[in-house]
Amino acid sequence: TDLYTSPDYYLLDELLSDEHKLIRQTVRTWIKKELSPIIDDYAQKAEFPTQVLKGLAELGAFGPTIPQEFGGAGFDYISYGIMMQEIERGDSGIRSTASVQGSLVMYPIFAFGSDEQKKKYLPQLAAGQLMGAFGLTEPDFGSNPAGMQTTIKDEGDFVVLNGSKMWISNAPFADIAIVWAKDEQQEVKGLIVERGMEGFSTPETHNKWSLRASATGELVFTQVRVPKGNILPGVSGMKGPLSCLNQARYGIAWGALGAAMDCYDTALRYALERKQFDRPIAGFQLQQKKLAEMITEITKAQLMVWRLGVLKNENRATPSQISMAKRNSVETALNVARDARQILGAMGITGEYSVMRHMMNLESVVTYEGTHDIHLLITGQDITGISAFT
Ligand code: TGC
Ligand code: FAD
Repeated sequence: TDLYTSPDYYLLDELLSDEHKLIRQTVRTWIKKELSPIIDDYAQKAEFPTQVLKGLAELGAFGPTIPQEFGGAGFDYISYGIMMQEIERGDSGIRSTASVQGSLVMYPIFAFGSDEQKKKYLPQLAAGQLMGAFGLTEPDFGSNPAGMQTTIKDEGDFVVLNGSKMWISNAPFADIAIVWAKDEQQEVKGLIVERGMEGFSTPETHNKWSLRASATGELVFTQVRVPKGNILPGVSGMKGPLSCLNQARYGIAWGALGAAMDCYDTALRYALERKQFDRPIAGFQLQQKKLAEMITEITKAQLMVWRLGVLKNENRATPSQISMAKRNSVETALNVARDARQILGAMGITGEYSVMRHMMNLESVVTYEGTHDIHLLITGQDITGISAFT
């Protein structure tokens, strides 16, 4: 078959269970069959391929770790990571949709929602019948979401929501949005806002050079009356949205390595086939250096995310450990993508190969879910005990 195999220089497969390997093979086969043939076209025309939603839901990609009683797949965290790796091997934008749905929409409803909210939304979200978005970032508050200006005001059975969110994945087509807003006591609350509520609109963001196959938009709220029953009762304060980010960042730590693996695999094959000066370019020392560094960095990062997965399964992974892995995996993937693109020469800039698309996508991945700099400062704070933020 022309399915690639994972780079596995340190025999990490021996650390995976049969179930993990089965999940990997299932997602890999599906991506190769359903996504790979169409993704370049959708990225070129800057459209999200909505036809993949049903298949992603059937794979269990929406809420992989949510228990089955709520429609989730009930998988462990290594399985979740492997799924994100294989999806992002296809495209970071498609992995984004899965991350948002599972970690940023289903997770907060599961962790902080009422029984009624869980029953009402989770099974439909898991099945992809309802799609969600996560609104934290605002035009003036990106890295510092605690400064958010979106507000809710108490009005009896309702709260009145005003403000706006920007750079929101899935916003243009989402049926519901988890929105974080400050109440009159300046406490951050999470709300489930539904499409169709009066005063709520989701204009699309155009002209992106990155994550082109993902739909990005704004969430705009003008006097939106949201029933109090749509407030997530189980949390208040910044730890609400930030704990959702832990879930998503964990998935990205695995996912970005999928993009890196695809770039490495593509570059290695190309270098072996492409001849210049009468020999495969893979025989030139400068190309070997690039390939050797790629596999080394991928291997280091694989070990890191695998260990993080074990800690996550034991409920021992700290937010700072997750943050380090997100930053490291994405930086690794970006470096691999940039080197792979050079190995492909002029072919590397075309849509014939996935490499430049991955490279451009990763510029979003290194920015969202906490920028590279913010993650450095999270580690800095953790090891010194001193916050560089304030
Ligand atoms: P700080 O004062 O340190 O803490 C406030 C409260 O939050 C708690 N906390 C956390 N809880 C759970 N998980 C974490 N990672 C947490 N980090 C902090 C903390 O214990 C405290 O709780 P309490 O009970 O004492 O009140 O927080 P801060 O406001 O100074 O923020 C620190 C900082 C800069 C690290 C944080 O704001 C941050 O991470 N900024 C980056 C913003 C970001 O990542 N935005 C992402 C938006 S969503 C997105 O990009 C989706 S992309 C689509 C896709 O995923 O594919
Ligand atoms: P800023 O915070 O303005 O940062 C600009 C630069 O300043 C960065 O280099 C940053 O590292 C640096 N910087 C900031 N503060 C410091 C500091 N204290 N020390 C040193 N350097 C600093 N958000 C959502 O809520 N939901 C989504 O679904 C979502 N999807 C996204 C999809 C895409 C394609 C993109 C690009 C973004 C998405 N985001 C989403 C927003 C994303 O989380 C933010 O872009 C990110 O948090 C950074 O915020 P910012 O863009 O405002 O940059």
